[in-house]
Amino acid sequence: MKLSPLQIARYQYSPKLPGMLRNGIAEICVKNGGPTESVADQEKIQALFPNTYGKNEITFQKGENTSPAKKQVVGVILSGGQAPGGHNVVCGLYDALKALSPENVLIGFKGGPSGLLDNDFIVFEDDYINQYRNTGGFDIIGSGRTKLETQEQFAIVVENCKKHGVNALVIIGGDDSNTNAAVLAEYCAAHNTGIQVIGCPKTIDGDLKNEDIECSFGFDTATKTYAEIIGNIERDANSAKKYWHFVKVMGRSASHVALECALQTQPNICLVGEEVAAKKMSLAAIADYIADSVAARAAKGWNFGVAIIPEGIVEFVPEFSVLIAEINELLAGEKADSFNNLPTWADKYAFIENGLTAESMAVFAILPQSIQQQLFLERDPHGNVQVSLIESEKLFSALVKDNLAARKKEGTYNGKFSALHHFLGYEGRCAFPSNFDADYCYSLGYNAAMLIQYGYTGYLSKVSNLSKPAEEWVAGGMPITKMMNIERRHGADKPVIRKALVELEGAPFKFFAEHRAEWATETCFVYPGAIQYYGPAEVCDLTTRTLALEKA
Ligand code: FBP
Repeated sequence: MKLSPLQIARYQYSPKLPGMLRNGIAEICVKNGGPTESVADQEKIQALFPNTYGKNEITFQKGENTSPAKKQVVGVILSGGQAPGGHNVVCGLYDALKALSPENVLIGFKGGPSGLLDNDFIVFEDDYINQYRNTGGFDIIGSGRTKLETQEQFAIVVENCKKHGVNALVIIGGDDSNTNAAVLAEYCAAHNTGIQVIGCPKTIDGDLKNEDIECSFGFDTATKTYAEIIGNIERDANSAKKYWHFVKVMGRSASHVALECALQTQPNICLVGEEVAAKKMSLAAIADYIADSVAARAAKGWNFGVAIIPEGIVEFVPEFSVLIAEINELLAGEKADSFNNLPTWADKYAFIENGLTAESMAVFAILPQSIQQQLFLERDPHGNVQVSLIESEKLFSALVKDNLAARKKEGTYNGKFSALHHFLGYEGRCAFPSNFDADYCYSLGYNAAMLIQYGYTGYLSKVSNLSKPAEEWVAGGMPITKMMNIERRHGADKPVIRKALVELEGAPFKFFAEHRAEWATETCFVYPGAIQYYGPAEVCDLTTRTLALEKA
């Protein structure tokens, strides 16, 4: 493998651990916190998790290590979408296990949860691990989106673990993967398998958090990567002064990524799905809101600007989610074939017009034809519209263009509107982890080993106080059931981790809301530049604005 100079330099980087984990393994002891309860539906969750519910939160502190001496054989998987820092979780876990005893073994199951089912694995050793330290990506063992959720799957997982003598599994994943980790932990406890399960909070989307888990890893690096690009686009916009840039950023559902990018770059517009839902904004109302900014800036002679669009936005627009539900129904089962066999788009349009309610047809009719067709082309294996594939950046720029044309007719707008489109997603998911993510991830992995050593199961590795220097970070564990509630999934009540959406009463959104009117009409762009790995701590160890505002 040919290495870049930065990669070689990053191999030498020593990730910072929380102060309490720096004393050496022999001097880490447990401090018990209080018992926990789930975020909602306590009785139901307790009944579903009789062995793992309600356990104490714990933190580690300096003191005599009282954990029993025991050989550890630990399995690890990466699950779901890539997030910068995943390699460091594995490295931290490996280093702590080896520090506990050179006899300990770490096994990586390949390709995500399916590796556990297929017994596809690698046993980690120094030479292999060392190639991945402080690097981006998940290629150390790969990842996947297979869901581990049925009793049959759990039985196979246990059988495969037994083949290797695995006594603990670490699942590095988002809300779905950690929900499954909690269910697997309960299964293992109920069946006396002797296998512990520990989760680690991963997702660039930033929606796996609560008062204990201050952020999921990868969010810091991904948003800094996107913010760098958006800042560069802003600078170009401000130089050329002739384009409006519509930038869609990843985040399947919650708008944390978009909001964080806005806080870092101060664009003219940033949509926040959670606000759109709360205010029940229609597509026309959103277009009007953006067009107001375009028109106000045009009146000053500025026919340029930047708008950030969160990937998940359309699902938050009430009329659009109704439309999608109706389309799913319209094409359910064999009706999809009848539709697909229609020879022309005009025939298909008539079929749609006939099948949708008048309200949904009115929404459908204002969409650009490319988006109308996308709604019927891009379907998931269950036949549903794949909302994440909708080019919402193009949708909104087209609606704004129509809105401005109407304003022109009325004589209220006389500018020029030329739009360019960008989608920032995969560009950020495998970036070299920022120092924050390198340190945080290594600490999560190291800490997971300590949780295993002390016999915990059904816990999420927790490192908090993250807005402070790493020395002051607090390491410990939180029972995963604390984040759970009951939700309706595929027609049944299921215990799941509650997704953390953007809180409209939270400090990050409030800061944005207080400033956005000025950002919309003035040019207040901020250019964050590239992530810095070497240099002054105030540049290199900067946290996200979201974390800073939440913890201020
Ligand atoms: P996770 O929830 O698994 O962390 O993934 C999140 C994400 O990066 C979203 O932002 C995005 O919508 C999605 O993954 C894309 O998934 P895929 O890799 O399957 O295209």
